[in-house]
Amino acid sequence: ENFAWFNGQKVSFQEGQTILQVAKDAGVFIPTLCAFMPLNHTPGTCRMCLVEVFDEGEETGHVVTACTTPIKAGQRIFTRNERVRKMQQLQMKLLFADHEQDCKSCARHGNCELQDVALFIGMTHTPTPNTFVANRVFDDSSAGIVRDVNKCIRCGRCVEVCRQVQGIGALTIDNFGTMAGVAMTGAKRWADSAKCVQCGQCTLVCPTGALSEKDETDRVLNMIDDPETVTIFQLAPAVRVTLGEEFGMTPGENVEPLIVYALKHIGVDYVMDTNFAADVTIMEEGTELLERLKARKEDHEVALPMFTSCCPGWVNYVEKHAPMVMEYLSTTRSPQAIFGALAKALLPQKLNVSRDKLRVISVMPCTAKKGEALRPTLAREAGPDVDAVLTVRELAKLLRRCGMHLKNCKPMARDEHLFTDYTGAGAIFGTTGGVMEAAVRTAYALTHDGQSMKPMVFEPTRGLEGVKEATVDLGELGEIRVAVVHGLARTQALLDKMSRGEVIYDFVEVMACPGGCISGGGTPRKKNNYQPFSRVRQEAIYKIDEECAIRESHKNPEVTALYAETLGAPGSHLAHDLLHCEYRS
Ligand code: HC0
Ligand code: SF4
Repeated sequence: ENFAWFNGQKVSFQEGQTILQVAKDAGVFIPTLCAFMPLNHTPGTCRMCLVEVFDEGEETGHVVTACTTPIKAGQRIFTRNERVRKMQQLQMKLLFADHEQDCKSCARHGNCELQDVALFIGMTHTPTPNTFVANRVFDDSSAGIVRDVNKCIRCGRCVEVCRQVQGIGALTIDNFGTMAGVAMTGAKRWADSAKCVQCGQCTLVCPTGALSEKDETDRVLNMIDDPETVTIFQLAPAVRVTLGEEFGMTPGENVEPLIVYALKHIGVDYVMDTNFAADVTIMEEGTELLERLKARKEDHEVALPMFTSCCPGWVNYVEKHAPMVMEYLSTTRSPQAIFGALAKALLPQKLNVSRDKLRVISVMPCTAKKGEALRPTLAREAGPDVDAVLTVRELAKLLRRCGMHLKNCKPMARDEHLFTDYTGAGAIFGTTGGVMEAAVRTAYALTHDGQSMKPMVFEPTRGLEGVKEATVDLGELGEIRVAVVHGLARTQALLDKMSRGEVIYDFVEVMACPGGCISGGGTPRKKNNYQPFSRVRQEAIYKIDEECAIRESHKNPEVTALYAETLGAPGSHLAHDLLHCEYRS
């Protein structure tokens, strides 16, 4: 066994590990800003992980970056002696010299990794404030994400996640010296990027305020405070199992009843639920799938496999990177969009307010939903169906701005039969595999004389495996092959396999973010970590499903009433008008 010493403490290690890896395994703290272990990203640029190393038998030490230096047997390593601290502090002064220090107005105020590391290494003052902040780019041209290069420390984590996890490569570090910073590949402004799909995964790993969601809390506060308008919030499936983390609660805790209380308390008129609309989505998408399968059986030419289209990052990906998939997308709108359309069409009468006084505000774990709400194909002449989209992080901010802390809220039940009833099937949309499982439950019942699938839980598409496959028995329509994939690099690999004919499917669920919406680009950021809570958030979603008395979308009483009273049958003319759309641009 190999040994080395950290600050006098003996530690064993394996050949080939870096000093940083060994320290991490042994619980020895070394601050870093650029190194990002979940992606094996160690560019060695921030130089915060400096350590002094004495090789075996040597009297003089040398200072190295822990993230890039392989450890050797017998080394004595010091992580926080005076020489190391002085050098770290010098390095940090240089970082701060070209970092805009307007911390009070920064998107990461109170949650900044740069501030953390400055504390860890003992910075007490900054002698060269803002010396070289040279008017770098501030870019809020895109729908969902803001880039402030004045806050960029060039760690390259965002570049890496976009390249490695999403396989997109929309980001790069360009320019020189103090002008260097995060930039778009092949475009000057974010809005002009031919590559970015707005998934927001880059915002999850940025250690500073350089990349963030576009903040719409002010707009939404204006809507809430306007006595003339009626504000309606819809909560996406994943919001209730992620928001608690922003308030220091246990990851995975279902805070839905606290959100209802908090929102009503700050003056929101109605708290409704995207889960309800997810059940409607299943009615339409399930019917659409069965229709395509039937048509194929009758030898008509038909677009199969069908791909889900509720994830806007995925739809953007199809438009920008995989246009040949376009005609295979389900035409059913996403639950967010279905909610908006139904709300603007039906609530004026139900609530006795005119359409132009209604404001539909979505809370989504997603940055791409902001752009989805702006799609021209989802708006009517009378204006948008969804007026504003807040990420989970913005909802936390909105509540803080109103002096609300989730821990001080009392649980409040949601209203009934007001776009609020949902089944377990609608709830599981928030995780990878959920849309598929929900669709399978309903498709099975529709092809088995209304009999429920047994067991109700469809194990093959659960969990966090990168690609999940299964066969489903659809009675007269035969067995179909389904697949679930999440993360866009993996999705592209699967598309490649499909086009080579190595795998054949009938129905494919794609979520752009690894894990699905529970780990969306608008969820709480975890410092120096990447999606550590996907599993607990997913389990929380499954628990909601388990606790729902009704677990199949077609049995949702509010949904069946909606069809009976208003829409007619799934796929009807009115249903098409309100609940479907063409993505072809
Ligand atoms: Fe999702 Fe959705 S499940 S995309 O992940 O389908 O954002 O949570 O709101 O619309 O319902 C996100 C989450 C949604 C939609 C739903 C779908
Ligand atoms: Fe890449 Fe997604 Fe960030 Fe766009 S939003 S730059 S696609 S990680």
